[in-house]
This record gives sequence, structure tokens and C-alpha cells, in this order.
Amino acid sequence: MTMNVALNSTSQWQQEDRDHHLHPFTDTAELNQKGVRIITRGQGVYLWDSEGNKLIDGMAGLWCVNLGYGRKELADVAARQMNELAFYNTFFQTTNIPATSLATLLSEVTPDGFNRVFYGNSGSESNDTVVRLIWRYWDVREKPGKKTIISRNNAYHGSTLAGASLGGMGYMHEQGPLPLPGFEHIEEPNWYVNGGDLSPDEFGLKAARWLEEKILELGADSVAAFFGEPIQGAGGVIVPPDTYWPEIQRICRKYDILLVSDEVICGFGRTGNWFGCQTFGFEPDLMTMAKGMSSGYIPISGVMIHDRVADVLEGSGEFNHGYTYCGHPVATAVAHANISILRDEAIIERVKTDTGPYFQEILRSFEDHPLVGQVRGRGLMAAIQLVKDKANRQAFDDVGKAGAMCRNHCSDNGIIMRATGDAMLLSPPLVITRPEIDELLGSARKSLDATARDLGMM
Ligand code: PXG
Repeated sequence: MTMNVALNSTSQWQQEDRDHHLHPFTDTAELNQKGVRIITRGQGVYLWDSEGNKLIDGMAGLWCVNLGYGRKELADVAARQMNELAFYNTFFQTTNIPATSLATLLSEVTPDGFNRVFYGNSGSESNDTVVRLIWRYWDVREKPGKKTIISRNNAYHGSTLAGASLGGMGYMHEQGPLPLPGFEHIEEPNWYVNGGDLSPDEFGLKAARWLEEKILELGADSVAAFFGEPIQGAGGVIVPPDTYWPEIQRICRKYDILLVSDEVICGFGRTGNWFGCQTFGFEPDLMTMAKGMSSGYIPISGVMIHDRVADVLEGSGEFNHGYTYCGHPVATAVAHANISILRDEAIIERVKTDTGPYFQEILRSFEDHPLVGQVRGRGLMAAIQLVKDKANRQAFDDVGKAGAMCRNHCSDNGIIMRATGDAMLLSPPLVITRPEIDELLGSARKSLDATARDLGMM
């Protein structure tokens, strides 16, 4: 490899990227024709690109930069830890101080009964770990037939083989053979699309009972766990009705099925509580977390294991699973600093009582817009659903076109909003202030207007 030290312009960096870099979930030919955008700097809720454009990051990177960009404390902690002890493994009866300190802190900020963590490096990896833990759990409980895991259509649980199998994304399964055997799916609790004339609460109960129907179809003796995000993020911020999760929990307990909350997006304050399961009033047996755990400053993830599961596994011999970087000292030190700041600066309380309600209230006012069928969300995550005919909740025929148009207008207006089909998604850093929310949502509204004009709807 040769390094071209003379590289100094956007077009040169784009050429290098074109020649040598394959991007995730990307049509390479299309990107290479267009040229990639190069992000060079971040501070607070703002990003700058290599052309000097300033953007408000309405997506917190990829649902992860909860603390915002440029927190020097985190960089200092990483540098200090790299100098002290850059790496040592946690396999052979050794540990390191940041890994144990973080484990202790996690037991304090997670709901009661969660006292043990198993570390990983990404949400996908930790979801693989959960699958291994669940299979092991039922073997130890001498119910080895309980192996099937149920999750939902349109869920996103990662991109490894287990993650993609747990997920309910048809376009990922198509490039399989996926899902792997033993992964089953039920319909998502999407009231706007499937609720018909039912009230949200009635629909929530109906959607939860699809789980019971599936369990009865498969036989409870074969079902190990149900797996879900409190709010489906990548699927389009699908907020379940309030009746949904308590009923799911009742069904899981009735049939002796483990309940897993994938907190990779909802965890660490996104919905206004530390964890999404607290916002929706349920008590899972296992939780996966990543993203906000380090605010994206460094890769790290974890599985929190409730005492009722951990106590069964403990004393059952060796669990033959682990990654080189489980409990990596630099990653755990940075995560510890991040979580300490979230707690000490009461950032999550502010999302719950101040910025979250303010953000949601302004967004709800967008429902008067000709292009907007529904606004949904909790805390600092939301979706603006674009529709062709709002009176009849009718989607556009060419799904994704309006969303892509709106996303491009957002970029022209200095904000980053992500489009999932025709749902515009928002998930800004949790440190966003009221004036910054005004700026973000003012530009979002302008972008909706421009899209509606393009479509001849305004
Ligand atoms: N669970 C959930 C709920 C996620 O959102 C993962 C697991 C996997 O995490 P890793 O760290 O392995 O990526 C995720 C990731 C999008 C988008 O387009 C969302 C994710 C990843 C990439 C793109 O919204 N979420």
C-alpha cells in the first residue's frame, strides 16, 4: 500500500474511496458515480464536511452519539488508558480495572435484577451472544427442545448471521439463505398501517396475541425466547401501543419463554428513560446494548443478564463463547466515562422532562402538513410518515421516492434526517438544546414544504 501524502481535496478523497472502500448497505456503482460525502469534524450536535458545509446531525451519527460530538473527557480517558494498558484479555482468569468498573456502573444504571454483563464490540455481536446464552440456558434447565426464537417482521437486530435471522428485513433474507432454521417472525405492532378501525390500545393487545398464536402453532416446548426492540428504530420508529409490551410479557411468562429487549437504539436515554423497557413498563430477562453505551466514541456492546437467568447459568460449567475484545480496557474506560457524564449531568432526565416533550410537541404540529400522515415517537426519537393521501392513510405507489427527495432537501437545508421508505427519521444527540431543536425542526419543516412542492401537493 502506498499513502498519497499529497491528498488534500474532496475529489481526491472521493477517488480513493471509490477505488478501495466498500461501504455497508450501499449500491457501490451508484455511490461511485455520485461521489461520497466526507465528514471531517463534529462538535455538539453539529458536523462539518470536507467542503466546509455545516450540518445539524438529526440522527446522532447512526442513533448513537448520545453525548454529542467533541467531548474532550472521553478522548482524554482513551489516551490515558492506552498509555496505561492498551489491551489485555478477559479469558484466562484475568480482568482489567475499566472492565470491572463499567460492569459495576452498568448494574447501577440498569433496572433491578440486572447485575451481570457479557461484553462485545457491536450490537450484532451481542445479539449473537444472546442467542448462544438462551440456547445454553434451556439446556441447563433440561429443556433442550426449547430452541426457536420468535421476533418480528421489519425488526432490525444486526447484520451477522444471527442478527440478520432475528431481524425481519426481507431484503436481507433474500440475500441468504436466511433466516437460519429456528428463527420465526410475527407481524410488527404497526397501528398506522395495520390498525384499521381499532383504537391503538385494542390493536396493541391484538398484535401481542399474534405472539401467543405463534407459540401455540410451534408448541411452547420448542420456543426459547421472544426478541424485540421497545421501539423499532431502523424499521421506521414503529412505536407500539401502550398495551403491547405488558401483554407480550404476560404471554412470555405464561408459556415460560425468555423475553429479550434489544436496547441497542432505545438504551441510554433515547426514549427519556435509561432503557426503553422502562418507558413501556416491561421487565425483560436479557437486554442487548451498544451505540449509546459509548455514544459511538468507540465500539463496545454488552448483554445484561437478569439474575433469574444468570443464576441458572452460573454453576453450569464453562460457557464456550467469547470475543478477543470482550471487556477491552480502552472501550470499557470510554463507556464508563460516557455513562458517568449521562448520569452526572442528568442528561436523560432532561430528555424526559424538557427536551423530549418539547421536540415531540413541535413535531406533532407537523401533522397539519399536506404530506404528513402521522408523526410518532418518544423522547428524542421520532418518525414523520410521508403519505400520498392522508385522509385514507394511503402510501405512495413508488415507496421511497418521496423519502429520498425529502432527505436531499434536508441536506440542502443543513440537516441530516434519515429516510426509511417514506418515513423521515430523527434521533438527535441527547444534549440538543431547545434553540437547536428549533433550528433542526425549522429546517425539517422547510424540507417537507420543498418536497410537497416537488410532488405538486402544495
Ligand atoms: N439492534 C438494533 C436495534 C440496532 O438498531 C443492531 C442491533 C446492530 O448493531 P451493530 O452495532 O452491529 O450495527 C442495530 C444497529 C439504520 C441502521 O439504517 C441501524 C443500525 C445499524 C445500521 C444502520 O437505521 N442499527
